[in-house]
Amino acid sequence: MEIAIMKAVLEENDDRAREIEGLLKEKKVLLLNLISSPGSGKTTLLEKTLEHLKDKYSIAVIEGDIATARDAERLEKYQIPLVVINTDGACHLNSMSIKNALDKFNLDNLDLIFVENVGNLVCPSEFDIGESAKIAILSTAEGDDKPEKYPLLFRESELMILNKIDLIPYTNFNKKSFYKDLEKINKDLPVIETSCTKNEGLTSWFEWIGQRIKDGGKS
Ligand SMILES: Nc1nc2c(ncn2[C@@H]2O[C@H](COP(=O)(O)OP(=O)(O)O)[C@@H](O)[C@H]2O)c(=O)[nH]1
Ligand SMILES: [Mg+2]
Repeated sequence: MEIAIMKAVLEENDDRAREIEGLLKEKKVLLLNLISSPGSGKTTLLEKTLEHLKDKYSIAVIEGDIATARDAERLEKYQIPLVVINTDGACHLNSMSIKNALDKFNLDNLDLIFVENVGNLVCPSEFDIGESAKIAILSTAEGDDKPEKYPLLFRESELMILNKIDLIPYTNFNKKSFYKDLEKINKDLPVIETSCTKNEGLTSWFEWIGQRIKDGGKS
């Protein structure tokens, strides 16, 4: 019985995700799904990105959180279209709630939508939200063993941000074993090393976004 219910939930999720995918293609809007554990730097990366790109592109953000609008409050100063989804305990966003959030935006005027998924290294990877790409973020303080322990996210993502590289001297993060493990899981996954607090590596991230918009965005 439980299996049947789960199957139905996933099927409905996938149907809605295909609708979103079609809509985004038609409107030439890029939707980037940011996935990581709590605290690895998703909101900080968004702050830096909005600071740098908000005048160049038309950007909106969907903030997914179990409770509160605290991350959205951090982004309010950029005066961009912003929707908060409180999942009320659920550990991931689903495509039904993303569709409702998209209805609040004018897609004809947008180039790019960021989704900050609920902080969790497991569940958000299992729910397709019709995104253009999943972006995995891992911070060095979480340990170099995480790709091997939570492989799905690193298999499904099109880009990985390795954040908090400024903390490497204070941790036992071993870059060599990190890259060795990652190669076993997804050898084609590009990695950008960043420090959001020290403004390192962010130019490569902005260029990656620019290239994706060039490839599939509004001309
Ligand atoms: N040292 C260091 N701290 C960072 C970096 N990026 C974010 N932080 C800090 O990590 C904490 C969690 O960041 P936040 O963006 O809220 O993470 P989120 O939960 O993934 O959205 C905050 O105190 C940030 O200031 C970084 O590159 N280096
Ligand atoms: Mg956050």
